[in-house]
Amino acid sequence: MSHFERFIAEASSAAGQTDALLLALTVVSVLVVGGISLTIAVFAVRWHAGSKAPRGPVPDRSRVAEGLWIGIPLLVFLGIFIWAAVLFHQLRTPPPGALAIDVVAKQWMWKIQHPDGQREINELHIPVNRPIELVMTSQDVIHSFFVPAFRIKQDVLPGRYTTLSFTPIRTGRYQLFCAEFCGTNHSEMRGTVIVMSPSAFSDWLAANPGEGSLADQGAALFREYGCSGCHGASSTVHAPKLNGLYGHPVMLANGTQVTADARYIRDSILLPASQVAAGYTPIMPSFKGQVSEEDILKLVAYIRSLSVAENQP
Ligand code: HEC
Ligand SMILES: [Cu+2]
Repeated sequence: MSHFERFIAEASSAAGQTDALLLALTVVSVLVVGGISLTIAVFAVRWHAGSKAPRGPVPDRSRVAEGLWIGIPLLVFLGIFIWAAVLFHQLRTPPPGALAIDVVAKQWMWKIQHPDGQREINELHIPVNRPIELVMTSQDVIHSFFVPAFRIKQDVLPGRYTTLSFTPIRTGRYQLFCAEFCGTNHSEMRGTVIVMSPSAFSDWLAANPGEGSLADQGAALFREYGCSGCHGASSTVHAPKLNGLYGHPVMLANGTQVTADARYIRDSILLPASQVAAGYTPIMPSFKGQVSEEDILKLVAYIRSLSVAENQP
């Protein structure tokens, strides 16, 4: 929808559809409100006290008219609902091969971790035309990740992961805001998203080597926190091996089944008693308060890498 470009660039794959949806919703709403208001006005004038309009018995009800005025708006609004639901689903389903970037919000900044270990604060560098998956959490209160030019906005919650996926389609610098009031300096919780050409992005990655990939840092933490003492290959403790866990279903002791995603692994580390894997005694201690959000994301990246490596021939 080029109409909106005058206001804010449409810089992500989600933007055009979102604008079209908003426009459609606005047009339908104006038509409905306009139609009803016009009818009220016409009736008010025609049947005002003292007018000569006919005031005989009300005509018989017409089933056809009733069916139409219920059926047509119902279909129109259901259509808008389905359209919106499809877009909502797209924003939360990363396509295969998406670049997974971690976002940790705190009062009052955005901390970003790239899979290769680059870290940045209040800046997010991404390559153009490559699907991006953001895995986000907060260290304190609720924040909201809002990039108007991408038409994306997602609450970032303490104690949970929320995700967003989108593809930037234009290079440039775009504003990032926190869109959830989060304390004194909320209005200063801003940043910049820098969308770069693929070659500029690889130059940027090379110029900011970071501290090794997230998965490697996670592997080091896995030993540091003593996870390997129970989960390692040579461990004598009866604990599940984590190879091939990520992305696969897990049977729990309570008989339910869950998929081992970032959320499940996070909960396993912080609330091990809440979801006990079937066939194991819940002897794993909780690491709540000991592991920072960034370290949990590194541990997740490590456990994820154990499955990715296995799936590759
Ligand atoms: C004292 C031994 C012990 C330590 C230390 C330990 N775990 Fe565990 N872990 C277990 C046991 C036993 C289970 C299975 C029972 C359960 O789900 O609570 C488990 C379950 C898990 C699961 C779920 C596995 C599945 O198959 O569903 C994950 C993920 C996990 N641990 C990660 C970690 C990480 C990361 C650390 C280090 C921060 C860690 N564990 C430290 C013993 C341990
Ligand atoms: Cu905030």
